[in-house]
Amino acid sequence: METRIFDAVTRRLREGKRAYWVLLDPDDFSVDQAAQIALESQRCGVHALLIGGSLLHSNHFDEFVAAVKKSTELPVLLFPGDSTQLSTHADALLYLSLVSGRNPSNLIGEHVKAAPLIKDLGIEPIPTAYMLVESGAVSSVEFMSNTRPLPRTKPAIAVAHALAAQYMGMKLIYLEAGSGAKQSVPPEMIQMVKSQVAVPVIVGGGIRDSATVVEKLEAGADIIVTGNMLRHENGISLMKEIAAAVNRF
Ligand code: 1GP
Repeated sequence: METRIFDAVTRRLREGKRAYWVLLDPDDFSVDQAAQIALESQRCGVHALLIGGSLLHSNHFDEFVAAVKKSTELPVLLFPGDSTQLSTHADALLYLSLVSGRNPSNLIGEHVKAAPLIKDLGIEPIPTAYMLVESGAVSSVEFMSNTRPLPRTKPAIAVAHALAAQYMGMKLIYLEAGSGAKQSVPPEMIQMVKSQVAVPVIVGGGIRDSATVVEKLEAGADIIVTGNMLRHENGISLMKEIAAAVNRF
């Protein structure tokens, strides 16, 4: 199976560096806004863009992905909430299995529906263990997937899930507090997962400033994801600050 995009987006990590990925939810921005943010992201040192959401209300998904791809040289990765969020304009997709839950649709069902289309469209799938972590409120992922998040004070449970995912061949572990989370993934959990698994660890959900980013990086996060924060008035300057913090680390 082709791993060209996976190899490209993890090259920094193999050089001992960390990465910063920015999530664009098509419900949050117009196509023009997304293109502008993509351009700014590249200028300020972001390493890849994710596109997707747990539940889409807008109907401009394909156009949105195309506009983002056209306005930047950054890798564009789909971050699909379900098997309908596919586009030929993306470079790759995170083939997410919600391993923290026990809902067969999110473990294999949506994957089966999407697989023939992924092959047809020629998008590179990157097998990713998606682990939802309790964050102080019910997240969209928790509600939409009808699953329970991992308890935030039980890092050993997170480690067992991450190891199982690695043994099943998944290439990335995504520790997710949920978009707009009140509490981001605890450093103790990141540290314990990172110390036990050999694959890169992504951390996202509720990260809105560079101090929190440094806390996650010090705990061992390989890739930081922010999304929601871009909706704020000073979103672009926050993104610049976070990119600088990750690139300095
Ligand atoms: C959500 O991890 C991402 O899936 C990003 O979360 O929107 O809270 O930054 P935020």
